[in-house]
Amino acid sequence: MDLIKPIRSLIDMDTGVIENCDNIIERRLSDMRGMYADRETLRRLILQEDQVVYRVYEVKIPEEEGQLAYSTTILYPGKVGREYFMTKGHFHLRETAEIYFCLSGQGYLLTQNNQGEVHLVQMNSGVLGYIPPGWGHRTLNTGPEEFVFLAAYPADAGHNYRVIEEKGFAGIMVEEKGHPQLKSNPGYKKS
Ligand code: M6P
Ligand code: ZN
Repeated sequence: MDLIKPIRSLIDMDTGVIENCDNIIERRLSDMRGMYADRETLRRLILQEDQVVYRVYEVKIPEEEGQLAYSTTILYPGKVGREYFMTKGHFHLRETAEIYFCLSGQGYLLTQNNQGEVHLVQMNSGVLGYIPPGWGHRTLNTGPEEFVFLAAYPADAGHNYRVIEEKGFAGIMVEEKGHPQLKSNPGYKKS
């Protein structure tokens, strides 16, 4: 294992920005193709303005057993049709857990296991969502402000995006009469 030195990370609780982070991942609407039920609206929005949906601030930790990786995610408010802005979502390559701790804003942690069972965790500042091994996870911003959370997970967990890209999530979150509602995804492909 790499012998690295202890690290001090200063995180702005409102904006989620990690001072001196090593990497910023930016995902735009064009990175979310195929992930929203309303494909036509997504196409139109991308042509109008390919907005940033979320940013991830990462501190570089060796991807080795025993190390703990952490990052913040800033998910912007917005919708594609009736569906809220969300992260791509992923399973881990190794069956490992993860925690999401909400720093500001409001949203949901949407999780799904290999049987297609869906579980929702409502998130606002101070809520910690625990994702057990084997559950795919995605977050959604259902509020008017930025939804900001800190994630921590085994550094060798690995990201598997393929399952969700190919099959989608069994559940989608849509706005109905001004409130978020979990609906079954008409485009979900059961295995
Ligand atoms: C959290 C962590 C990261 C993840 C990020 C964005 O910060 O789970 O590992 O990359 O959210 O989610 P996604 O990778 O699904 O786009
Ligand atoms: Zn993860």
